[in-house]
Amino acid sequence: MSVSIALVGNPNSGKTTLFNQLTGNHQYVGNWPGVTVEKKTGTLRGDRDVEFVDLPGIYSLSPYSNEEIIARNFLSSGNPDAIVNIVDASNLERNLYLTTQLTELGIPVVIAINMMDVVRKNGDRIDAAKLSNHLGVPVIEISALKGDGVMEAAQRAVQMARSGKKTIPQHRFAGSIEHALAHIEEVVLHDMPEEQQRWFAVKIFERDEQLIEKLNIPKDKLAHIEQDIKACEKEMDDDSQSIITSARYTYIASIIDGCVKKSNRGMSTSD
Ligand code: BGO
Repeated sequence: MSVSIALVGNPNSGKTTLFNQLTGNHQYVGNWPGVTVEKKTGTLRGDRDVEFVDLPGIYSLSPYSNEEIIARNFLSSGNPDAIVNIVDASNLERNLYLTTQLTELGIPVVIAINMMDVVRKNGDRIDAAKLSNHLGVPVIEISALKGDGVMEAAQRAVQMARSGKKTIPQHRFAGSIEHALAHIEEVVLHDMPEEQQRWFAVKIFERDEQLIEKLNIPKDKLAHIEQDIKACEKEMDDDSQSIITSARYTYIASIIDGCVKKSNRGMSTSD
C-alpha cells in the first residue's frame, strides 16, 4: 500500500536536510496551488511507494501567513497518512508548541528529534522514551546532518501509516476549556471522524475566522458556542486564543522539565 507522509517542522529545524536524506534525488519541485510557495515532494530512497511531502517551515497552525495556511489546509484535509514532525532538540520549548497542535489532528505522528549530534557534543541529555510517553507518539533521535536515525524515523512513520493507528493527544486543557471543546464537538463537529474533531474544536474555541467560514457553521450554533467561550474567558480572565497558547506552553514546560538534562557547557544551534 502506498503512503503519503508530511514532513512538518519549524523553520531551521533541519527539515530540508532531512528531506534530502530521505529522498535523495527522487524529488519533484512545484508550487502550492495559487501561491508562490515552493512545494517539494519526493519518494523514500529504496521505496517508491512512500511519498514525502515537504510542508513549509512553520511555528504554529494559525492562519496568519501563507505558509501556515498551506500547512494547515493540507494537514486538516485528511491527505497525509502520517506526519514526521522534525523537532530541533536544542530549541525544544518553541518546537513542541507546534507538536502539541499536530497531535490533535487525528493523524499518526512520529517525532524526529533532530540536532542530536549537537546535544550530545554539549553533554546534554534528552530522555526520548519519557518524552514519547508524555506526548503519546514515537520519538526517534536523529542527526539529519549526519544521517543518523533518519531511516528509522521514516520506517516508524510508514509503519504507523500502514497500521491505521491514530495519534491520541495526551494533553488535557483545564476543565472549563474541555467543557467548551466537548460542547463545540457535539454541536457542530459530530459528523466529522472523531479523531479529527479535537483540532477543529480548539480552532473554533479560538474563534479562527478562516476555519469557521470554511466549515459554514450556522449563526445560531455559533451564538450557542459563544456562550461557552465567553464563560471560559470570564473565568480565566483572558481571551480564548491566549488561554490556549498559555495552556500549551505551561504543558510543554511541565514535560520538558523531566525530559532534559543540561550540562550547561554548550551552546544551542540558534546561538
Ligand atoms: C546551515 N545537526 C547539525 N549539527 N546541524 C544540522 C542538522 C543536524 O542534525 N540538521 C540540519 N542542520 P535546514 P530547514 C549552516 O545551513 O535543513 C543544519 O529550515 C550554514 N549554512 O546544515 O536548512 C543545516 O529546512 C552555515 O545549517 O533547515 C543548516 O528546517 C553554518 O541546520 C541548518 C552553519 O537546516 C538548518 C550551518 C550556510
